Amino acid sequence: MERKAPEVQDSDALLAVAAPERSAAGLHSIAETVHRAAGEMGVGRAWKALRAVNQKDGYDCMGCAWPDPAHRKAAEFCENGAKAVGWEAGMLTVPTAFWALNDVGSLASRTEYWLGQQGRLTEPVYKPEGSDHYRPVTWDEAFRIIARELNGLDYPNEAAFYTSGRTSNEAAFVYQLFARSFGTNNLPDCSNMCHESSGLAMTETIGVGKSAVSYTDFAKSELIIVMGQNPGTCHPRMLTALEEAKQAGAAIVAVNPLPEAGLINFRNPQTVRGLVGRGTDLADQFLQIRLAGDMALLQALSKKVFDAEKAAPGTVLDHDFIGKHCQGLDAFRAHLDNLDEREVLAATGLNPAEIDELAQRYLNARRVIVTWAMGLTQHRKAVATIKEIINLLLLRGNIGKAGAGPSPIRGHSNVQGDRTMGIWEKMPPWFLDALQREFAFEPPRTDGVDAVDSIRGMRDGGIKVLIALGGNLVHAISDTESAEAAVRRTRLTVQISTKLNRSHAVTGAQALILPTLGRTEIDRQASGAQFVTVEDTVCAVHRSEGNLEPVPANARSEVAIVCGLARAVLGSKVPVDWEGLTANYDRIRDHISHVVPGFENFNARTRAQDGFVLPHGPRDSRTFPTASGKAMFTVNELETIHLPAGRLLLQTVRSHDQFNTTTYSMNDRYRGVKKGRLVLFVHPQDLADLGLADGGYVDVHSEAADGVDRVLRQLRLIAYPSARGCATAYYPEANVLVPLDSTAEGSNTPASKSVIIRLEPAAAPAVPEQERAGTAGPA
Ligand SMILES: Nc1nc2c(c(=O)[nH]1)N[C@H]1C(S)=C(S)[C@@H](COP(=O)(O)OP(=O)(O)OC[C@H]3O[C@@H](n4cnc5c(=O)[nH]c(N)nc54)[C@H](O)[C@@H]3O)O[C@H]1N2
Ligand SMILES: Nc1nc2c(c(=O)[nH]1)N[C@H]1C(S)=C(S)[C@@H](COP(=O)(O)OP(=O)(O)OC[C@H]3O[C@@H](n4cnc5c(=O)[nH]c(N)nc54)[C@H](O)[C@@H]3O)O[C@H]1N2
Ligand code: SF4
Ligand SMILES: [Mo]
Repeated sequence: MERKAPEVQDSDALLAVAAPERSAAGLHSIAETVHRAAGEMGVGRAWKALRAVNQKDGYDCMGCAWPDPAHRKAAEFCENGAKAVGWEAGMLTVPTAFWALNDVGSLASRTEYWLGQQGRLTEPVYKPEGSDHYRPVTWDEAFRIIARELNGLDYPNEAAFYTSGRTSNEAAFVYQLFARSFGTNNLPDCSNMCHESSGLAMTETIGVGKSAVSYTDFAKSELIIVMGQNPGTCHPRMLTALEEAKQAGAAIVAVNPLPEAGLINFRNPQTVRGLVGRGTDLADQFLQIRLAGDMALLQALSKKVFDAEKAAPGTVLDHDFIGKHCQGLDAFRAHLDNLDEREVLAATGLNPAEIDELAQRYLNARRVIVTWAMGLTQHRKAVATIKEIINLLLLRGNIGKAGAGPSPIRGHSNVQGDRTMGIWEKMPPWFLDALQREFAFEPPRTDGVDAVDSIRGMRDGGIKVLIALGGNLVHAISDTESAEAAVRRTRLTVQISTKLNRSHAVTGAQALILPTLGRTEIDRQASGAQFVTVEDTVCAVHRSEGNLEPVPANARSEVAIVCGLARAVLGSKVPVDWEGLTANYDRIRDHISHVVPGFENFNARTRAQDGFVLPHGPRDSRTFPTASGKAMFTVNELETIHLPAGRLLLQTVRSHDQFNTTTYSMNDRYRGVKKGRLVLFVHPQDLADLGLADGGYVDVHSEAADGVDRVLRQLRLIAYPSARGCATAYYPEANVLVPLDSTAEGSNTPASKSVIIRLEPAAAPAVPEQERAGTAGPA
């Protein structure tokens, strides 16, 4: 497809809107990559940094969790990976004078974009109770304050230890060891808001909550169904894998309410054809489904598989596989007998021919992969929906063979590894037993709080200290206003961070910011330069070693901070040599090898060039470590969201120029938006039905069971080719609209992709968006 110059339809107040793009990547993205990185780092440093990304002797891209191919190209990164590198490795730092000039209140009035632009954090700073300013403190003073507060609590469960998924395996392991030695399993993490629904659904049905495919399976598949995922923006190099699969004969089907660029067409910047040609039309079929309609679609597909089996008995289901490895087929089949086709059509917004076509593709393919991300996990029925993926795949034995399997595509680069290392509020007894054996202490045995429950705990006064290893909890979680009020009730908040964000501006009575090194940087400790390890979305573990001189001279590695903190807080309470662990990360890896299955001989194997792949029973040998020892078909009651008249269902998504709560720029090139994030994408016919027009402004009210009127003011309407009845806004600005209590059944993940909203016409904003804080407007 020819690249059209964007046609600007509206240039008032800087915000500009053009037609969305169909094709992702291409020349433009290379130019964007190099330009940005060089602008932030200087050409020499940018070259050095980008040359090492995702290389075997370099560092792992800190963007998403997409895996690396065995044979690396010279440039093994995408545009968004380069943005992440540039954002971290830029030379700008926050000067000491900043803290006297900017009080906490003024920081809270800034956008995430502004906060992120202030540069790297360089020194520990402390905001005492009653003061509105942070001031520099020494590392020792910072640790003393934290020790005083933690040791002054009545119960260890009055503290919560949050983790974001950029943390290395080594840092995650010592962090959970610290929290459990202190006496709590309160280890909420970003995964609670992300793939928790996937982990739960898969653990209950196949016994392992991780992707059952390997990188090489994509090229061996005959059909890849990409559901609720926007890889062009969020996992850009996945498009290369999809293109390769397609060239090898696979069909690709996209199921999404939005025609996302990249799923439709991909111009691979690594190939001549991608650079100058028209690219590859990736999706063979695009099902423009309604929000939250996937469970109905999946049930309809499984029903069609049973119908085909009925028509030609013995030829459609994989009877051999089901007989040997599965349980629950008859109950599942009986349940689908009652599936109401009208409900399927209403829930999905699809027509019968589209569903038939996909069913036929499924029946014709011998090897099928289903991938998914937040479009499935962040709904009320998310866990049940993902169980329906498993049902569909089990019917034809699409697991534990080449080119087939369920594959949740993880978000943060090491979110999966952090879980493997024990960052979870509900780690099973065998893990706690292993910790007990290795470190000779009694770990707490009651489950801790997850992300939503930690906010509830702060709100209700039960959690008084929040420590965060990365991330931006207060702006990532739902219900921004309640979350902020909750955090402000605590005695102390501690953020271990690379750069400023809203969680530094919304604090407890006291607050500390501890500056840390990033992935790109050389990590020197007593025994020399250290490397860390990470696990990608397909369970491959490999090393990561930064090659740049650290920007902030007084920052410490995450491992050094966590171990320093543990020593200050715990003293000799547990027999752990925290200093020794900091001096040489091999010692941490030795402990990991004794505690976590699959990490035997960790230090040696991680020094082998390619790292190693963790064992996975269902993938490797069709062994299903469930309670029954079988893969479980499940019966899930279909529940459709019925929208009251005049209402829309809202989803909150990422733009092309953000990484979660970090905003790289105010643009979203693929969706045609420039210089503005306070926008709402709605189908033109829905706009007309509501008496609204493209370019107008609305206040968005969400309608929740608790009757609270949550409002996001003055969003600019964009007529967009979305599924009918669905609206789309950007996360985290729209988090104000998501009620804290609106979560997925079972996983407690905020249902931030199914929010019932009402639109009311509003005046155009008087100030340009860059000056609007981007959170709730004045009521
Ligand atoms: N550039 C960039 N990369 C990232 C991130 C980032 O912020 N920026 N974040 C990282 C993280 S932590 C994560 S978890 C991943 C997120 O990766 P994605 O899940 O791809 O990200 P989202 O922007 O949430 O997009 C959700 C997609 O699902 C679709 N969708 C929403 N609801 C439904 C539904 O009900 N049914 C179907 N079929 N589709 C639906 C949306 O239209 C959208 O295309 O990306 C990771 N990579
Ligand atoms: N409405 C809505 N809400 C959502 C989502 C959604 O789709 N819609 N998505 C959810 C998802 S999938 C996720 S994963 C969460 C994300 O939640 P989080 O992981 O908490 O948020 P991030 O924005 O990724 O965190 C960014 C911050 O991490 C810090 N940081 C960056 N690099 C490093 C590092 O190397 N070390 C340390 N210590 N700190 C670092 C920086 O200070 C940066 O500001 O948000 C969730 N919230
Ligand atoms: S696909 Fe993900 S991990 Fe790979 S370079 Fe891009 S952002 Fe980084
Ligand atoms: Mo995520």
